[in-house]
Amino acid sequence: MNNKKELRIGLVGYGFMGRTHSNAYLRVPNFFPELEYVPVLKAVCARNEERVKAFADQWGYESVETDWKALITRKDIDAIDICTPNNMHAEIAIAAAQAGKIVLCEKPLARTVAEAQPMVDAVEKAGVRNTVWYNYRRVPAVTLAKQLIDAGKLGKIFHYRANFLQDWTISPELPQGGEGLWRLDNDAAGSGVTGDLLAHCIDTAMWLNGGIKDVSAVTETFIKERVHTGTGKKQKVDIDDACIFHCHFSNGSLGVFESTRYARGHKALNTFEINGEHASIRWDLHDLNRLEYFDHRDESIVRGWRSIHVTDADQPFMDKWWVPGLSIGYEHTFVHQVADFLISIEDNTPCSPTFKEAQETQKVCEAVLDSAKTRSWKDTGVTW
Ligand code: SOE
Repeated sequence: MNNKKELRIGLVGYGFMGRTHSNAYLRVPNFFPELEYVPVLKAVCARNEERVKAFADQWGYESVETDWKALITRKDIDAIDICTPNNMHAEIAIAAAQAGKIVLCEKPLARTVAEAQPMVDAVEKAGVRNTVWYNYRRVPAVTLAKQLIDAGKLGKIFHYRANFLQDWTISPELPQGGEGLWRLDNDAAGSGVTGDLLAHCIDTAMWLNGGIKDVSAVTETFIKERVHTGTGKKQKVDIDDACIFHCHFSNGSLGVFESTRYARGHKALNTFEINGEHASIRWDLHDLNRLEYFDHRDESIVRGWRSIHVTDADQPFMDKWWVPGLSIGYEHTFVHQVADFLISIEDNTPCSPTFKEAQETQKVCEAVLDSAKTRSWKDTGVTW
């Protein structure tokens, strides 16, 4: 492959995330041709041999495995990419790090802070490169928000507001457990919307606005029992169906976050708004190419919210795609994450969020769940 270096990928799991990651590995060389490294789809691993073979054919993986332990011992694999349900992240990540593999892990890093700790220790002890797929940071409009905040355009920040609203679990007939639906099974997922959806909002929020110091939360489980796919019986539901929390950031600003899977009409309404002393910004995943910006310093007669279509070549990532004015989408965020990961290998720098950084998000999630349970404010333990 010319003078390129290969990053040989072993993917574990072939669900929705397995597809987003595979697509990203395939697209990166086309749109980031300057990179020294090229991902090679060496192997995909899952228990069902027939289905994993079909997935390998569809996406162009060279081989398949049905046991992840076999995958991590393979000498022809450089990086293990974990796309399994959350309860398997720790065991696979730790073993992969101990085998000297690079580890990429789907979010959230783990189910609890305690489960995440040995994962962080393992990658650090082995000195292996690692990252967690919090893809929304790499929406160009969100990256532009980061640049505006870091450049001081907003001034002192007072408020951070975020939502992640969905409506796909309203039916009581939906079982818990099984493909996709493991997200409703607390043993597999670790929590409900807090770990699945708010984790995205928290990752983005702390990246944009710094650490979250303490939280006060309420959660609700609207449907108390569902059939479990594993046992075939009706069982108690232990996940949070909805969660609302407010918080203090360490920069003195106040945050308010809401997530639910019971907001009829909303499929993935992931939004944030940030209000600073000079300017405000807001973003909405359903219109992901736009960043809205209000600057109080504008001449008063034309002052108002600007709707910035983030598609110009001098805006983040957009020189890689089409021509100004043409949109990109959800899948591109994963392509950007792979590109940044490959750059981090070239530059020998960490690729954010690392396991250690993702553990900070885990700390906030855990404090949120704890606060809701005990009906009290909780310190997150995040100290920056
Ligand atoms: C849940 O429905 C889900 O697929 C999450 O698991 C993803 O992380 C989120 O990006 C979209 O919603």
